[in-house]
Amino acid sequence: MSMFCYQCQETAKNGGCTVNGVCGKKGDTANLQDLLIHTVKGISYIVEKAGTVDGEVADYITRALFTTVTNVSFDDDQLVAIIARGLELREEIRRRYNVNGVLPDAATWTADSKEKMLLKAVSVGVLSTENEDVRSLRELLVYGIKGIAAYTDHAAVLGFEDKSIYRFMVEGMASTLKKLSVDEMIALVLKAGEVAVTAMATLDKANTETYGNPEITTVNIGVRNNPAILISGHDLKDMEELLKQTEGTGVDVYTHGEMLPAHYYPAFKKYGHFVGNYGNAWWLQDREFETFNGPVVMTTNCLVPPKASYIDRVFTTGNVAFPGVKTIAPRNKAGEKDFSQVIALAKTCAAPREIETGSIVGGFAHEQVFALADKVVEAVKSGAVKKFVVMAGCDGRQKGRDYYGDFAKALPQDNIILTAGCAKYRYNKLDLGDIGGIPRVLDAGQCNDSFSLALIALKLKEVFELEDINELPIVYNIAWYEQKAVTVLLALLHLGVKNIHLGPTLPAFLSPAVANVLVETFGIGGIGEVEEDMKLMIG
Ligand code: FSO
Ligand code: SF4
Repeated sequence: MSMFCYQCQETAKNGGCTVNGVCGKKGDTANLQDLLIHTVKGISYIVEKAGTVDGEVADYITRALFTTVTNVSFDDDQLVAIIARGLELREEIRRRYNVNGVLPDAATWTADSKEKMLLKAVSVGVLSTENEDVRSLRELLVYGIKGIAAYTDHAAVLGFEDKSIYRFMVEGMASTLKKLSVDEMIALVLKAGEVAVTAMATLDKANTETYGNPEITTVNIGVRNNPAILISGHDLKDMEELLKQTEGTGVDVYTHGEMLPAHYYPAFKKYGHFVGNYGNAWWLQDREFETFNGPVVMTTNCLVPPKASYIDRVFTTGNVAFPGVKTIAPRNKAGEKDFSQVIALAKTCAAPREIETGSIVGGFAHEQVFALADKVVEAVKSGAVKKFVVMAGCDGRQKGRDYYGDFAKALPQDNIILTAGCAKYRYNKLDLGDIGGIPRVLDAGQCNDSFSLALIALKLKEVFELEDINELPIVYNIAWYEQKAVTVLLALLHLGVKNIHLGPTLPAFLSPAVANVLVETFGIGGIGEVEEDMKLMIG
């Protein structure tokens, strides 16, 4: 075994990646990510003792955690540099706040070269916690915090913060170095759900106050005849700056994967060269980046290791990194990122090859749905709409995910799908029609916008004057892939949602005992065959 990672849904044999990652992450990279997590735990321990989380530490912890999310970093040198900076920062805080006494290894270890870091890394991974239930609860907490970090980083880029989130990240990461009772560990996992709601609300505020509330939008999925840039990932600030810098250059801009919902924001509608969405979910990028012909900007996960045929056209930015792929430097405080090299390359490339034509409709985030509330409530009261089916989450390459397209097709005509995240690509191009003008697939946006779905549920609860969110005619059939989905799940549990179905497989990091707690307390279940699940969930 040269590594161990089981943080995502595609982990080998639904047990763990032990040689290389199914995602393409090499053993050394996985081990350096383990060491980075160890480093963040040590910093958190010191910071907790110091009693204060200053801006630089908060930023460091947030970005370091985001870097270890699935499909963000494949770059050992980047990870080594982040770890080295973490060790410096840890010592600075220790000295400044005079933190002494007996400290855990995570707060004292040190290494001054990549080789020494790799040697150290093999002793601090996930399996260094021997008890499988303790390991399971710790990892569930860490993955929940990784997702919180991703949302928090996005909000911070736009200048929106809630300091309580940083305090919890520190508390949670430091807690994994302590001997806690099972009840204490479960309490922290549940608190992660509460903080996840705060993080998602902060990001929602950041996005909507900066770019306006998403509106119903028809997005073109065909192409024009100009050279173009494809932008993917979730970072809206990168989106904004790229649109500004490409204006008037003769270069078009298209979204891919999770950037599709950028089209729904009023602030981006004014750009005539913002043409449409090209392709599908992240895992199809090795085919779709090829046929796109122009440069591609990856702003966040999910990056798939680029093929030699197009690697020269890929640019990463933010926390994303892959060896041999060009990086767009971070923006300095006052300035913007400089996309000029991407634009220059685009001008030398052929226009995208058409892979489909037509359009898709989205933009059903909370304010837009509230604006339609009367219509929606009337449709429920009249019986025209019987159920809402939340099918948010992630897509992935496993065959078992065909289930979600089949499930969408098999739903009765009086059911409406509420979605967010890249899971939507399994059914957003099917002709599922509408109910009295309300489309049967309501896309709220990115996985980052799952908060909208919670607000919509809470609004319906209020309108129908219900005591309990679980009395609503809503079922949850959620697809997960990476750690942000874990965060969304914990947020839903915090909001009191019960009986969530999670697929295509239950997380490998849940030990039988921990899975049992989730089943008994929250009624969480897996998925089966479409026909049986239809009876079970829809009736
Ligand atoms: Fe998908 Fe990837 Fe948005 Fe995730 S692109 S899978 S939950 O990283 O982020 O939905
Ligand atoms: Fe395996 Fe997923 Fe970890 Fe990649 S992120 S190494 S696929 S478990």
